[in-house]
Amino acid sequence: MHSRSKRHADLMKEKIRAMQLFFDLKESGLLDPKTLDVMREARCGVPDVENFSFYPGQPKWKNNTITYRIARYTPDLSREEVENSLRLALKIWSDATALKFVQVNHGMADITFSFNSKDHGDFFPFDGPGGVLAHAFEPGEGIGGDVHFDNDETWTVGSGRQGFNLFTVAAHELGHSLGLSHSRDPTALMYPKYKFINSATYKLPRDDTLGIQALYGKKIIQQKTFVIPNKCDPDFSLDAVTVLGKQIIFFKNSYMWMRTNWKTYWNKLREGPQTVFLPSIASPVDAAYDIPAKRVVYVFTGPKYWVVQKLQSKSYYGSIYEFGFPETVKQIDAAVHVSEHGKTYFFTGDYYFSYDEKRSVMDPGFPRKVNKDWPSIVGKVDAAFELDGRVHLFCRSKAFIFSHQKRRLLHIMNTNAWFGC
Ligand code: 0D3
Ligand code: ZN
Ligand code: CA
Ligand code: ZN
Repeated sequence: MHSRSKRHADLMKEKIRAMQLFFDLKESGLLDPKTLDVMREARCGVPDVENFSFYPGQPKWKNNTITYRIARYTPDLSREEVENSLRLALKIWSDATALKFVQVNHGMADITFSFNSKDHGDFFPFDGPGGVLAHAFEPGEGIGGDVHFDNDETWTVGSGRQGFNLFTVAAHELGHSLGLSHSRDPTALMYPKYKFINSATYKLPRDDTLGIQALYGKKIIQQKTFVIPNKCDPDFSLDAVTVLGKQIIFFKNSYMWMRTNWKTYWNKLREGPQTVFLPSIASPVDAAYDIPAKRVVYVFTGPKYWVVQKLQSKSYYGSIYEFGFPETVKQIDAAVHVSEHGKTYFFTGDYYFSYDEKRSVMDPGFPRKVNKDWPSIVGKVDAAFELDGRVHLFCRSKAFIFSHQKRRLLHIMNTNAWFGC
């Protein structure tokens, strides 16, 4: 009896020592705090008391470019399915932070993915079907960052009740690989229990975003190396035009030009990338209009609109659907406010809407065909603005100037006539 339990204790000590050797810990053969930490971490233990949480010592990758390799595949899925699922799972994290993932096919990688069952050489044997689905190691050398999937599970790319979705499990495990421990926020990806998520529509929850950004910082919006549009090109077209104070602002491909509307300053043309003058608005502008009485400009980018009160300061945004657009409208091509009527006209495709600014509602009977009410306009309107009682509609390289009272076409000029070309 005595010798049996001694033998058991020796065996146990030997196992602990082997594990300590494996994890570069002091080989005491005892379950000291550091050893217990390692065991807890890799086992995906109990949820923490915080929401998002880190591993002790906040381990993280030093380099923002992280390599990964797929060492062993599963028979449940094709290679392509595995690679796609993992790529999408990596993208969830690289979209939220300044991290970049690069796949390598041989040699050492920071993160090695593999499918294993039962004992697989890391002292954390899998448990057969159900239970633990996978585990991952915190950032570090060697096994650090590696992701092991339990090959006794049925891996899928769908949402079916049978099996587990690989993208979902990989996305969660990668959180561990990057340094996040479990969260107790049930809506978090790092919540310890599996729940299917759809890669096509999934957005990293707030809790996980805060956690990962605390480690690696926010994603820097890539300064695209863009070409300054050639304003004197005979085919020059605009994206949007508006007035702000005494200036007329022209938008094209995230670049803008400003000129004062006083004829005496005709030649004063200021210009620069949109980010300089409108730091909040990174996307190219689709449409813009101003309400002089309110001293505000509304700027439209896709399904968002921004409220701009001053250049070079923060802008606020909302959804275009607040204006009452039907869901079929995904973006606005051009917008112009006619102060005299208190109406704003929104152009989208072949149609336009009339919005009553005083009552904050769309006027009934709209949308209407643009060419029904605005003679000579063919195709879509790129940009629009009002100046001195005249509505200017820009269509490709031409600007059509209307007297808005009679909707009468007064004259046509070149779009870039404003730039002194
Ligand atoms: C695990 O196996 C996690 C993996 C996980 C957790 C949340 C989302 C995706 C993957 C180990 S790090 N959790 C167990 C689990 O959810 C508790 N098993 C499946 C089940 O109980 N149905
Ligand atoms: Zn986990
Ligand atoms: Ca299992
Ligand atoms: Zn393992």
